[in-house]
Amino acid sequence: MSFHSMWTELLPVGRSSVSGGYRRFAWTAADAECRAWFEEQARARGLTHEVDRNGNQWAWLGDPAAGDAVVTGSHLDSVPDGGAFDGPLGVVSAFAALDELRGRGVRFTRPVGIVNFGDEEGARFGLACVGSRLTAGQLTAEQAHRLTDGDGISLPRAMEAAGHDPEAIGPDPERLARIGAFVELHVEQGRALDELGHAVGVASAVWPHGRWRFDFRGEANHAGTTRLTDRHDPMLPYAETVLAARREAERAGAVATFGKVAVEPNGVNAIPSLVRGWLDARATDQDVLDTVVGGIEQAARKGADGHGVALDVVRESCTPVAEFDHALRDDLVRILARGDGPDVPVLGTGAGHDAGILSARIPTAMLFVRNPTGVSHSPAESADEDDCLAGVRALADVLEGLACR
Ligand code: HGY
Ligand code: MN
Ligand code: MN
Ligand code: MN
Repeated sequence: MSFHSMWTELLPVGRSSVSGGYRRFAWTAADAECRAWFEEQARARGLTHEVDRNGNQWAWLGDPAAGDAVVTGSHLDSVPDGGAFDGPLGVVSAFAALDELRGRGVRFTRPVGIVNFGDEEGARFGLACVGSRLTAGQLTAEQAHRLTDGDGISLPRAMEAAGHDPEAIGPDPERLARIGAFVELHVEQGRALDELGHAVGVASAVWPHGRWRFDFRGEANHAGTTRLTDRHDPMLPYAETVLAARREAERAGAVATFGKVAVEPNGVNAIPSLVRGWLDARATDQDVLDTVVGGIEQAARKGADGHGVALDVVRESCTPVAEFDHALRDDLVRILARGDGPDVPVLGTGAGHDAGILSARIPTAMLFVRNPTGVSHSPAESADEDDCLAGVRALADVLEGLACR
């Protein structure tokens, strides 16, 4: 099955007919359809399909128990109204690259695996990279059991409903020990390759980033009868904090976004009792990130005090810088240079990835494919098919260099 036909088959799953964006949240019907598609691709190629204790899917060529496997892949879940490429491009390209290698008649000297990491975006349960964090031992079973979605459904319950044993959830060191190298191909979430005029690039690092929840608690009251001087309106310090986030980020050369907010009771004619805002902040350096978040929190506290509103700030996740393995990165540059010429782009990124999580434990690298719009986490995310095919060839070259003779 060609890249194009795989892509065409997966494309409609979980796609909105209105926006063209995707809603493929972990352990939902759309996720189940993506998983069925993955299993079908594995079986159609005679690969051994397995689902691990954390719900990650694996397709093996050769016996992983032999160890030192080369694994590639990414994720199939999405953010709300996400683009078509973030995640799926890495999984479809993995199957297409394996097909390409088999077409070249290479002899595999190591087991080769293709992985679909579950719940990378964290769109439903609020934590990104759940599947890879559990595999890497960066999330305990107890922490995973505490994750719940907006309807109060816990991660274990959602997984159980999808046929998994919730008591099996937890770190998977044996599986990790079998992997000698992980290479994730991903659509670039930015325009660097477009500006450099290259279809494919290599990642150097994932910058530090994190998620914080700001709870502003005020006093619910009537919007029409409560004098302004009598109000304790949490929406005001929240609004001041959103502006402070932009100011602090600009000052530090970082990025900060309040992309999600929940208001209670959320009535047009009711002054809110609670405004809950989620901050996503990222910077090229941990100290800069800490300074930015500190400045935002300071502004939030000042605003809350000024309006007689209480404030709680909860750090929901914080992912330190992920430097990819230098030797593996240089291997990728050398392999790509053979095909693409000497100046293979090497790029840092502010986007989190499963590869970033795993890089703390095993040799890991990433390939990026050009995105002409540079837009991601939106239906406007794009990649030309020729560039996708260049990515497949590059991934096949890398896998051949690592796992074949
Ligand atoms: O949020 C991120 O950077 C990733 O897409 N999960
Ligand atoms: Mn993403
Ligand atoms: Mn992604
Ligand atoms: Mn990822």
